[in-house]
Amino acid sequence: MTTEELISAYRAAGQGQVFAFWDSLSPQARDQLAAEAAEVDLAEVERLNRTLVFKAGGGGVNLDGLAPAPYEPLPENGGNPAKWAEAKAAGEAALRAGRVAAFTVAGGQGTRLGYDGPKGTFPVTPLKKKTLFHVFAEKIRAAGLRYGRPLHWFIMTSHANHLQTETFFAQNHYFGLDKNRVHFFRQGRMPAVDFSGKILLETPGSLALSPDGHGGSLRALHRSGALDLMKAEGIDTISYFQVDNPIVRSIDPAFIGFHLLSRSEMSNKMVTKAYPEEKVGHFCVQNGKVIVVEYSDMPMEMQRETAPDGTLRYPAGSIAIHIIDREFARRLARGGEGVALPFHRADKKIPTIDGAGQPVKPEKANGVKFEMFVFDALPFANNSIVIETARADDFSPVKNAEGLDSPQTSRDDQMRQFARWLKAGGATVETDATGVPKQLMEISPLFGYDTDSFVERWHSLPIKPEIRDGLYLE
Ligand code: UD2
Repeated sequence: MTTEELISAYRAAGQGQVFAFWDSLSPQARDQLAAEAAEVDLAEVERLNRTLVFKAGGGGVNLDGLAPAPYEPLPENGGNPAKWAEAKAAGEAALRAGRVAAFTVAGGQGTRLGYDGPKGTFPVTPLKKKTLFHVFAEKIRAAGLRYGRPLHWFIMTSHANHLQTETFFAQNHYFGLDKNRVHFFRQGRMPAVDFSGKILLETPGSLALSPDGHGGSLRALHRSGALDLMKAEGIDTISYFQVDNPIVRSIDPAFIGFHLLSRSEMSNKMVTKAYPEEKVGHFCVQNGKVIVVEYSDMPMEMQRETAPDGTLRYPAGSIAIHIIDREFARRLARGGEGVALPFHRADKKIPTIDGAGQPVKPEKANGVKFEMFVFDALPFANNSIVIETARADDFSPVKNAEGLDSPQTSRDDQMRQFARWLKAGGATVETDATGVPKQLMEISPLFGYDTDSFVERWHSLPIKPEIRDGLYLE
């Protein structure tokens, strides 16, 4: 399409304001604006305006016939130990066969944390102040060593943080991983619109574009060629996790095994909600399919509803850890009749410009951003399953600068985990009443990444190190 045709298409779609400053732009700025404008699917924007922006309560979630999703409980909570052992063995076999890749979504803007930089470069560990990416890299390296097959790691970035992320890995020598097995690709972008559906400009020569949500990861995996690369490498199983959770079991053989043995196309981990208002999605069943209803979409009285035994009726919190079948991702990414992730509407303060091209920093929401959520793929998945995981061993995200889910709570949770492992190995560790050790300590995932691997390694040490302030095991 020529630039003239592009501008006409925008005018025809009622979006001519995008080119309001065209005559005053330098040739270079025109090229940039034209390139951004060409990225936008105008028909999609028109549809989203109609279905989400102009419709009162647009994007509301259908709660008809909702029931709590069943899940596979942990052995310590009544699950069948033989079944868990069988799943673990199946997952380990898949890892030894090189069928599994790690996948981190790291395209978010990290606004709540107030950290300026890719979130994965945020330091999180208690003693060595390793960054999130460093911790994941060690976990992935450890799994590769344990199963004799180094894993591929796919990292989804955004336009805003892609180069910084790549540079960070290069400067840190990929944290000991083979750089040919670490793959970065950008997620897609969506334009923001004002409440009358007009695409907003951020400057006279650029659109207000933002990442298309972690649901954009399926399209991005496909478009970037990552799925083809996986196929060529014999990888059919994708271990998906978010960038903000340092204690995640990035590679969990039992989870992988349950997924494979159930022939599930997309599998999920749950924790019991810590309190009714906890900001996690809820695993539910609707029309016979497992789905996630986000905390913001479930009325508070439902979130607080209890079962006859006094426990929450919807206890299964989604912690955004999934196993995804490669070809399922491709099917969703390709789309087609009735197979597409829906967009969600988020009303936001979107920096823009006024009629004279001067910057405007809005005090209240002035427009709408569109995002896809990866869990919206679940209703399309066959045989989707939910398994329970121990919160203390899988989930302690860093989301806010202070308070709940902050660097402090996450450091404490990491330290509690190290103390539990040491105690399981027979060491004496002094802790406070909540289990945080009195001494500052850290255990690298290369030494141990769960109780079993830690204890095995600990017992193999001929001389045990003293439990003291500054203890570091690698
Ligand atoms: C998410 C889940 C919530 C719960 C919680 C657990 C949603 C809507 N909610 O809440 O149910 O599971 O996590 O921690 O997902 N990201 C991208 N690109 C984007 C947007 C996000 O890569 O365009 C990544 C981001 O880098 C992060 C993850 O997705 O790794 C989560 O994003 P978030 O912080 O917006 O999710 P949150 O905390 O609202």
